[in-house]
Amino acid sequence: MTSYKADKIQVLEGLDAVRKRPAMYIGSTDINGLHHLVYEVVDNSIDEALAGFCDTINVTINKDNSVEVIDNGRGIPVDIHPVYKTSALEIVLTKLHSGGKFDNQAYKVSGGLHGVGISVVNALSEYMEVEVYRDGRRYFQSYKRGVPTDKVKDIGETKKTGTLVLFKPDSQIFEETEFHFETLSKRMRELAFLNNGIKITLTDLRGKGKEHTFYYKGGIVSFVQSLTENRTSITKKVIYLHDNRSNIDVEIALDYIDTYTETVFCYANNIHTKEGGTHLIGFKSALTRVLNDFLKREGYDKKIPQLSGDDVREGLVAIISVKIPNPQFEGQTKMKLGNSEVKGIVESITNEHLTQFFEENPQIVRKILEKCIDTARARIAAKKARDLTRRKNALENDSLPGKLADCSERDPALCELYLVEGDSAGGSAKQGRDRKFQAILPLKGKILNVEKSRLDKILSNDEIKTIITALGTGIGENEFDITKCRYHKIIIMTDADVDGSHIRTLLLTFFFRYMPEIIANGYLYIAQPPLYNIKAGKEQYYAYSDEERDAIVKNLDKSKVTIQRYKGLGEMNPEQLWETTMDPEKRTLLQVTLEDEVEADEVFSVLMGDAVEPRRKFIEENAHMVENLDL
Ligand code: 0RA
Repeated sequence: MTSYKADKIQVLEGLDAVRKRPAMYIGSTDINGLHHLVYEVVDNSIDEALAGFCDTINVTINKDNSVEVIDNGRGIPVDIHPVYKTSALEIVLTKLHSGGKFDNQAYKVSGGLHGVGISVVNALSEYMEVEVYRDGRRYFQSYKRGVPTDKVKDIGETKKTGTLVLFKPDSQIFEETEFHFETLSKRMRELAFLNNGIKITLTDLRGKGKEHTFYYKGGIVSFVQSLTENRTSITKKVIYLHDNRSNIDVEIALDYIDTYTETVFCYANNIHTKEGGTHLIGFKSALTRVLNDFLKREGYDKKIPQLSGDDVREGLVAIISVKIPNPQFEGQTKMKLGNSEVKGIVESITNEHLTQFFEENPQIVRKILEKCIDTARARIAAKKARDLTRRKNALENDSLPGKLADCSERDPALCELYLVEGDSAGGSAKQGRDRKFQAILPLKGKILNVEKSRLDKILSNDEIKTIITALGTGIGENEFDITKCRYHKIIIMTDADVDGSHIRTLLLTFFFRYMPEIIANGYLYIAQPPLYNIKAGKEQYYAYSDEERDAIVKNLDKSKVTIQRYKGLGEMNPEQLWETTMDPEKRTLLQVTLEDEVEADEVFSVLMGDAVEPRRKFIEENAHMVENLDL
């Protein structure tokens, strides 16, 4: 057992710097920074669990938005440091320590992104209280804005071990101080998946009160199961690979389902590396190689070409989780794992373990291969179709779709493309627009549900083809090019009825699955047409919600009012459409973001997939959120 000695402490600094520039330590002082405080404290407990000393973490949001985190680990050491003559506990809570040797053991595993330590949370809290249960005693210390109010005190006996941290974020620092239960809940669930055997309970004492307990014996296998819950598995069971080399721990869980999309989430030290990195690259290349090896070994038809990376990842659902010393996070959002040594290790672990698994389960590898071969054939067919279209386009002088009413501006940053439901609304939009920078593309009826089709079929759909041509980006792994995008605002404008919201969801699904970069770059928007037209004599008002309608009507109390409920965009004349929905001076646009990719994936696969029962259940449970989708 590694035993902590207070003299391991190295470079120490006070907390003034943290209060002066909080964003440097926790990313921001908005709601994200606020939640980060909780993650920081919980990460310390997770580390204690990963070291093998803790299996239960309870997080409570109190009525006053203070948060309490209790674990049953060893407890933060309290012995007196020979040089500083202070309790180790006080040093952990009041000093910034570089080198990281102090509050972690072999290496700090969780929270690698900011991983700044509890002292930062203390510095940014109006108050904090810590209790340590250790060596049969209870110790206590409290702080105000990072400064101890007294020495560490022995306050009696106890039989348990562990640490309790209670803190209330400082409203002088944070723009918002109310925690979002759902956000914390999502992260606790994710942590419970990624660190199997840890039981995390989240309790909300505000309002009516809520409690969730997350405990997954299966770890990332359970994670994959949760992602495939409503789908048909091809392998019938989740494949799990686990090994450890050069202090790098690699865990992979994977399954194949009967869809055409790919769902791979990767993590490094419990951080969701959204931009991928060396672990993902290593995994992908091993997967392609192993499946091609088995394709040869199993003696499939020689006409089957080499399987491409896309071929072997169609229908794949996988979680890759690595735990490494000194993670390097790179990329635009620091969400890409950079450690070069990781690639080879993940690659060889995947190679060896997956090969072994397939040797032991030949019927499973055959099922996967059959799916891959299907995909490869479709890919080749799609390529032929695409080449044909391109040649045809070349003949037709690369023409833009005839239905597109383009704008005259040529700088994409200033150009907007309205995707409009139906020809009649499309007509109004064409007349009402500012043709300098607004282009209109009317869409006829429903576009294809991409969740249920493969790229070749998607590419044969006329509505989708016109969208892709109008955007100018191309599509598919090697073709899509965001820099060719002809509009930096792509605005979905549909009717405020059931069909309209269905079309909107179909379009969102298409962009999410095939052009996520468009969303990531902030190019995708949803127009907000008014729901009501309210007339009172010569005055006329527009209301964008029922509340707004009621407020307007109330104000017009005395006069005779007529209320028109707009069912479709077509009911507005071009001037009205411009005035209410398209005029940049007056309109409101909702920007589409990719806030939580894991959740978005779940939402789209449940809403657009083919299992009826989970969809019904999901809609019931999330009625408020799906309201506007009206599926
Ligand atoms: C420093 C050293 C040791 C444990 C911890 C810190 C520790 C910190 C936190 C924060 C929340 N829960 C925690 N649990 C433990 C090692 C102690 C030893 O060697 O006995």
